[in-house]
Amino acid sequence: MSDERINWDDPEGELLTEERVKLKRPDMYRIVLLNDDYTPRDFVVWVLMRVFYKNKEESTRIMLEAHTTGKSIVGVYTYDIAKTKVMQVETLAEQYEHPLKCILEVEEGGEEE
Ligand code: TYC
Repeated sequence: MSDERINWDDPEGELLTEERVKLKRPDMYRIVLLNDDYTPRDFVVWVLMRVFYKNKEESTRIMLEAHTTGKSIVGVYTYDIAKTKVMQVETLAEQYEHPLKCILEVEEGGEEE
């Protein structure tokens, strides 16, 4: 019996096995700022600058979008960073007794090509 496919250096046949692993991009998390009737506009802008390192123009734009439409996307982050930033916003809002809130929305990573 002779078979050219036999690999004598690999009697277990492990090297003949081709495994296709499906890779998935990590899920990312959108932080969405919610409007309310009580938090002062300047406080919202200050929080966006302090927690998200946005400049004043961008922070004002995001604040105004939330103010006029009800919500605005602040940014997209990995889970740990997004959770931490939401907590930082909550902590500042509590400290200053404002009802400011932001929430997380998942963006499915999906399969890599
Ligand atoms: N609507 C608030 C006001 O009129 C300002 C505000 C803007 C609050 C955006 C929250 O996410 C927000 N004082």
